[in-house]
Amino acid sequence: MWEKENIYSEDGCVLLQNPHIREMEQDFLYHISLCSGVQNLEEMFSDVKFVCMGGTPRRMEKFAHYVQQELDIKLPTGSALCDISARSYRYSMYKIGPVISVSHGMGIPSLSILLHEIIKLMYHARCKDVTFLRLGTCGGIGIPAGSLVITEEAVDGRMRNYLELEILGKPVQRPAILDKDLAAELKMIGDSEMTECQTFFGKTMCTNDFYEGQGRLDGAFCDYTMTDKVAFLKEIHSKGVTNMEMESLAFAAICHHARVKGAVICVTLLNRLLGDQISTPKEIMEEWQERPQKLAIKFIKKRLNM
Ligand code: R2B
Ligand code: URA
Repeated sequence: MWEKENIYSEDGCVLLQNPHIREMEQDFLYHISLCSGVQNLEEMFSDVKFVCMGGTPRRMEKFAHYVQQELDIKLPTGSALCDISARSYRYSMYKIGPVISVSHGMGIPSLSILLHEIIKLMYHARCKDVTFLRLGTCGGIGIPAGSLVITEEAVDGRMRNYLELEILGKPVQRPAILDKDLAAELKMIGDSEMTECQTFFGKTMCTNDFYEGQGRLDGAFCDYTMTDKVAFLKEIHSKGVTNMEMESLAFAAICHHARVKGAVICVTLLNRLLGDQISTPKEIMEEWQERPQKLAIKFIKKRLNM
């Protein structure tokens, strides 16, 4: 019931479905510290083809350097990669050739603000054929820690595949549909080229909380038993849920609504059927967190015929 026809614009430009923006002389992209009409966003960003986002500023800074190295992008002598959005003190954003690397913080509200402004940025900059990727961490359900998961479908904590928003005091539902071909392409690259771990394809449960929202026993509160928790995780696992995190539902719903192609690649930090605490040593965790980035680079290089 959710499928839309002609969901992508014919010339590949990012469409803006807000008529008010067209009438504004300036558009302050407040949380990323940019402004149309003041800065020449087309000159600065029109060559962007990939927008890669992840939770933390540090991880996305590392990714920016990784992209620079892998795409062999040489910066003019004396210049260095810098955080374009530093003055916002909210998100960190880097641009390296055709790639934007940007942090989105934790949870749907933070990701949603960032995506509104990034989509407007792509529109002001007249970017064409842009692919959005979320490179994140998650809890795996019944799969080994350190695995990659490509999201087939995002669902909320009640297994509903749409994002429900309150707009002008009324509930609005936006389908959380991800691009099937893009997900299949990423899964294929994972299977054939990510030799250090397995790549899974499954439903991702997106929750509004890390503790009770994900059925953990180790939060400040817990009014259920270990048996209740395990029964819930096993039930969602039997319905195809491979992992849990906190942004995929909004990422999928916003990309679909904006008619941009998006995919979610996460690494599992633990197997939730075995526990709740994230206690893996830092060095191992660092290595695991590079896995979604590594897969993304392989995909980007393939798309750029490198
Ligand atoms: C994964 O990790 C964060 C919680 O620790 C959250 O942003 C998510 O989706
Ligand atoms: N992120 C989550 O949201 N949940 C986990 O269990 C691990 C990372």
